[in-house]
Amino acid sequence: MRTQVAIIGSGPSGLLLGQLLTDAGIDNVILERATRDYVLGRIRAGVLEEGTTHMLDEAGAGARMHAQGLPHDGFDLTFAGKHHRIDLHALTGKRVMVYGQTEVTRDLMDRRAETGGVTIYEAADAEPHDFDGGKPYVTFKSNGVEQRLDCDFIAGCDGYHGPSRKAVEGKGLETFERTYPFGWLGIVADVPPVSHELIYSNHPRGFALCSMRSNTRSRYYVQCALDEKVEAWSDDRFWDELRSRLPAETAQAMTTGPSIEKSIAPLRSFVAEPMRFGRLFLVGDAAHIVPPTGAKGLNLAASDVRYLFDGLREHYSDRSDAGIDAYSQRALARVWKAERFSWWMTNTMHRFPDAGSFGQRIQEAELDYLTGSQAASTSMAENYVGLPF
Ligand code: FAS
Ligand code: PHB
Repeated sequence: MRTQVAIIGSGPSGLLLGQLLTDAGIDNVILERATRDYVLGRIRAGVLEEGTTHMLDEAGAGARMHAQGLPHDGFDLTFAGKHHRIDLHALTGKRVMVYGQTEVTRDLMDRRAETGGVTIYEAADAEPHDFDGGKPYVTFKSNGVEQRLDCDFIAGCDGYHGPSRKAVEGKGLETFERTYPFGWLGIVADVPPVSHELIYSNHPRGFALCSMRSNTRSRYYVQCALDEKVEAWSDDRFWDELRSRLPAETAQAMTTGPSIEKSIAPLRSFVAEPMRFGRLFLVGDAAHIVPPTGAKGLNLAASDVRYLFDGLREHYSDRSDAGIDAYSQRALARVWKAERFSWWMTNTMHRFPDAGSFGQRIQEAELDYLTGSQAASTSMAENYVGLPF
């Protein structure tokens, strides 16, 4: 088999890149180790920056998002028993779109099928080869049979645990990492959200987040210890803990009900540099991870795709490699600013084991200053809505 761009991974990165390439007449094949249903079964991000929504429109996959997504002009910060609204639109002129990653993935998969894009599901043991030479290719197994996909370029869109970053270990790859001494226990429940906007809560018992997927489906999180087991968390225990971390009037207003999904995710800050190795490019979670506090993960995948797609289109149409040569530096400049914001927001909103009462007061003082300062609120808002691509 041969294609122009081999894409490993059918998550948001791979699908968005694949669609933009297809629409530009650049042949591409996606190799995905899982089944379509397994990929769609993952519950992940919930907040899209305008840059991301614009790219979904460009890829012809934005219609359902505009019909069913929830545009949000702001969000609430609660601390010391008080509510403070960060008015994103007033502070930045921008808003965010609340629309689950599962739906983004579904829309992109449907668009790919409509436009004849090729995705090979259950492609096992995908491995990039000869990307520092001129004839890159990817090997994989399909139905147990060894296959080879020759290409001009390989896009490693295979997430944090995928083979692309592993293939460049020891080839000049440098990694930067910060792990956090806690995780997020999240649930999805078919109950109306407690508020029409998101609520980020700093509380001495720990962080909590009230989010949603629609006006009838809520997404809630509480910070939990790393050694927590989901089995130890009945729905009742989750609802009690969540409400204990919110102002009284919010807790009383909350509609509870049976969870339809419950899981614990670890938090990590991670960056791999550079993001390009010859004809192999690392994209999205394959290159970087942020703690979900700032809702940046999926949105960083979109900006990586922007830079890489523009470079590949320039290579094929203008016979110029300036764009792909600049990919890593351009992507990392935005990645590191999002890493900083996500790290800052995580440090400000979560309870750290060694923080003590002084640490709690310092966080409350930071939030009190932030919510009382136009300059500080604007800084938070412009990072949250997304810095320019
Ligand atoms: P993905 O991990 O989504 O996709 C990678 C794809 O590659 C997967 O389909 C995988 O099956 C495939 N793959 C892996 N190995 C392969 C191989 N060997 N061969 C072929 N295919 C292979 N972000 C937010 O903004 N907000 C959140 O609340 C949030 N919550 C998250 C919760 C969890 C548990 C996780 C893990 C991430 C969360 N994220 C969140 C971040 C998440 O949304 C990512 O940023 C986003 O999925 C990035 O998309 P991709 O780069 O496409 O990587
Ligand atoms: C979500 O809805 O899953 C979500 C929203 C905002 C975040 C993290 C997760 O910061």
